[in-house]
Amino acid sequence: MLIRHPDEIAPSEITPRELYLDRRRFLALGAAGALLSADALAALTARKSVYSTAEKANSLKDITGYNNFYEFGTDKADPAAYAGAFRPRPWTVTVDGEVMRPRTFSLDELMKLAPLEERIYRLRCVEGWSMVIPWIGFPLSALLKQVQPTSRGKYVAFETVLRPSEMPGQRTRVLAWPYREGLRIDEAMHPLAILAVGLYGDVLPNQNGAPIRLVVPWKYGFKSIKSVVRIRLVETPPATSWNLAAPNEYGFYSNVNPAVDHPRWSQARERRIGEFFKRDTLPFNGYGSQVAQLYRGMDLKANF
Ligand SMILES: Nc1nc2c(c(=O)[nH]1)N[C@H]1C(S)=C(S)[C@@H](COP(=O)(O)O)O[C@H]1N2
Ligand SMILES: [Mo]
Repeated sequence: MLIRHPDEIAPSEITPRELYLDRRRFLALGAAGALLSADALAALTARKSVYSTAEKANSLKDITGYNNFYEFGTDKADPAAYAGAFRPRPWTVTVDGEVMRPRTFSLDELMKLAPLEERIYRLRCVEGWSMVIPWIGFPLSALLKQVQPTSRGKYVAFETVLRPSEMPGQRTRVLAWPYREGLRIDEAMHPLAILAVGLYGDVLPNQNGAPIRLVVPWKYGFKSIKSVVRIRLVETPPATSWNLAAPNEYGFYSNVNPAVDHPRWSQARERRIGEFFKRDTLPFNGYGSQVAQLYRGMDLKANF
């Protein structure tokens, strides 16, 4: 793919200084780095976004070392420990179902659909912890516009890759594989919903959903499905892995809501990883002024 030289980019678009340092480190890898260079360099020239929070981002160590990716095990340290053998390249994403133009996209094609942006988002896990993560990505709407959903395409269903040989968790029955998630079409078209291809100015680490994953910052973290290979437009709400596993605990919407407790614990507060004291959880994870209108007139206790 074409790589924009940093000199062609207006200073206002330029990434933070660390990204430049990172890029130099990356180039220093020379031939060893060349395998990854096309999409990695594109990621490193991402623009800043008006949608970013000004809160302090968590460390790369926390973001890559403490997380959930049940395909690699159920412990928070398992993804970092066991995702090393996963091969995220080459990669394609097939988009089909209720669309005018079904199509399979290569990773390079996906990364050229829209300018890559740095989006610093809060992520609130349903378990009660949160992080701030500097993603690199582009709006999911840019992909959906390419395939032209029909009037029957009212929901969007997502699937993670099924590859038990590289994903030890898929050799157990802890969830219904492949991992599945879903959004309503208006949620999927919202500018805050992105497909992320990197974080901290580099390509996505395997344990964070390489090479491409969804990020929906106003919903609990499990909606942000990792390592996506298939996106299907459908007429009715699609099945999701967590709803199948525990329908009384995980509904279709899963909007962050401090007023609706999980059946086994309160959702009123959260612990930001790296901090000691808990903080109040905000409705829609603090993105209410941007997304609350999507749910006007809905009973958010019934539609949890
Ligand atoms: N395929 C897949 N996607 C997944 C998960 C998973 O187990 N498998 N875990 C989810 C959960 S519970 C959270 S909190 C986020 C964590 O994302 P992060 O690793 O980028 O912090 O990924 C979500 N996406
Ligand atoms: Mo989570």
